[in-house]
Amino acid sequence: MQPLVISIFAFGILSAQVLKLDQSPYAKLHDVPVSAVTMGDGFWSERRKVNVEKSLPTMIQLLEQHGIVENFRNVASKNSAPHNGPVYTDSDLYKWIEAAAFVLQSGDVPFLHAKIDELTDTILSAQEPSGYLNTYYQGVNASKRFTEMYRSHELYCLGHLLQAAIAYYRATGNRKLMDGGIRYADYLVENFGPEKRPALTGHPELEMGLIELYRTTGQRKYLEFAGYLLSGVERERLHLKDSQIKYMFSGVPFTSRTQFEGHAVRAMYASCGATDYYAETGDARYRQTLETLWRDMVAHKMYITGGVGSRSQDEAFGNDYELPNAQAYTESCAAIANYMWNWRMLMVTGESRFTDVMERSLYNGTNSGMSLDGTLYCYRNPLESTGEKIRNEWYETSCCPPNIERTLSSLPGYIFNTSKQGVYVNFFHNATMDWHLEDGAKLRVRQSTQYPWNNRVEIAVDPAVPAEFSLFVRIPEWSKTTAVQINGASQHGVAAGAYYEIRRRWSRGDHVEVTFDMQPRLTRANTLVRENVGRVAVERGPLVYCLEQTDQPKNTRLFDEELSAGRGFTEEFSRDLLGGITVLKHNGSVAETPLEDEPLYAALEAPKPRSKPVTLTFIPYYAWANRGQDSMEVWVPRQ
Ligand code: FUB
Ligand code: ZN
Repeated sequence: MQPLVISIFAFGILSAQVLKLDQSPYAKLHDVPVSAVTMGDGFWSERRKVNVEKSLPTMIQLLEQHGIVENFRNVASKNSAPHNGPVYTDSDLYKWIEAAAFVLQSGDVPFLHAKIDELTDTILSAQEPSGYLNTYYQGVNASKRFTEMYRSHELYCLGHLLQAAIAYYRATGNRKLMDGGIRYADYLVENFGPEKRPALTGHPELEMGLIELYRTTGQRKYLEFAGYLLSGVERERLHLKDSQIKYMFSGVPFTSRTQFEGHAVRAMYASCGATDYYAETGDARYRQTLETLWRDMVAHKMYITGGVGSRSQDEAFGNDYELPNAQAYTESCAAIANYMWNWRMLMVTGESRFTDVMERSLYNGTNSGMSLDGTLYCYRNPLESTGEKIRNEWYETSCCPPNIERTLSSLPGYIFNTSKQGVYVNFFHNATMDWHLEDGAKLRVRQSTQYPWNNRVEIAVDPAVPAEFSLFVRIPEWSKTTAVQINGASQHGVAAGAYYEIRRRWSRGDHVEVTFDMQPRLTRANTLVRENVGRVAVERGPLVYCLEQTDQPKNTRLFDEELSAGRGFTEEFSRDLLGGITVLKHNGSVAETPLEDEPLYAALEAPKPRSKPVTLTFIPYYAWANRGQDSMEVWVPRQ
């Protein structure tokens, strides 16, 4: 294990944002660089520490062991070794590089820095003089190059290469990998397009990569090529079938989409790319389509955990209200993609409904994807389980682990934003932003909080010189009554589900105190989600809770239990449990004899099985399956 060495950010490249939106005409909000935000102790810092010390080092070892790096060496040495892993494995290495590069944006870690440099050389040694680079299609499959774009992932892998290379360039100023990505992108732009050969993102992703490359280089051809991919004009030239178009979420104009369908990650990444495209062009058809899709998702297709994609068949969205619990597919990548998409929607609108979805996904359906020790991952994130093995260190399709890793390592870049009006506080965590207003005036904003365990957040606002601007504090939609004080004076008109704007002349020493309503709450689903009829979910703040068998009274079985009526929870912070969590307890009941002893069907008038009172213990959903394989349930029957 390499020692963790975080030093002061040493590279001098201070504009290392997640997205570079400062010149994007239709972005209302702008990213604050990852390097400008220092995260203090707390919920996410624990996860981020594990990410750097355990997850990234073990994942690169596994990528090596499974031949994913070897693929590049094999191509470079022109040996005839078969390709290791599925068609898209190059992207898993690129995503690991992106994750490591975001770590470097917060400070140097020599091991990661050196590893990326080494991998850059290995990757580029496989690149052809034309710029083409995809290890699957450079060996025995070379003759199939660009002939099966609906499945080939050639463009998808380039998208991940660009994102990784840009993140590393922004961390270090080293553009070697990015120049390799540019060579491949230029090859595409020169050879493909309406008057040239037809191109298709069989797995959308490159759209995002190209638009970030446009933002980084200023070269409009990359934006235009992304627009061409989103325009989906090649259906006929590529002889695409309806089923492929549905599955890929590409191949027809993005603006013709009216609902989410098909492969969830593809659909979400396409929506990310389309939002990026809107941020640059302001094309109203995109804005309209994105709104329609967002409403479709939150009204019909999103799990309470922020996960999406109900079906294992095709890793796809289901029909409206098709949100099974045990069978839920909810791939980690889909929850992450949902988070990424809503980030982009926030940037172009400034509306907190998008940040609310991000928070839901981040704390629950994304966070569940990695074990607390950082070495085991969920591919699926079901909401009910009878204890099947859900966490593994490696998957043949290993897209999710580095996706979670890049999310954690880029987190400082999501906490704050700026706009022409001032500063946005999106997420709550001990964190200090040393940045500036959009007019260039230097500013420090410092949050102190134990969120999500505690409901209070103090925000110290320290402009270098007194200045008038707005501080926009997100009031989550779940916090129905929120108290805000400015320098001790209570404020009025604080509404849930909105950014609370505090416009004033700020001076050094000013501070805001926000107290959220973090009472545990019971949530019901629309009764069209038939599986959840008669059930409730327990939430507290941003966290969704669940029952895990091991916490329940001895000799009782989770699936024999019901929650009693009433709202009386007791809360207890348990420092030694699951890394430190707030445990919730509630009265419940359990069948006196196992429900299996009951007949399958009985007359409605027949006496119900006898039950006895028990105390049910809830833990945060993200923390389940960290103490071995166990039964778990999010939606609990209620008397
Ligand atoms: O196809 C590449 C990745 O593998 C997708 O994003 C995941 O859903 C998995 O299928
Ligand atoms: Zn995945």
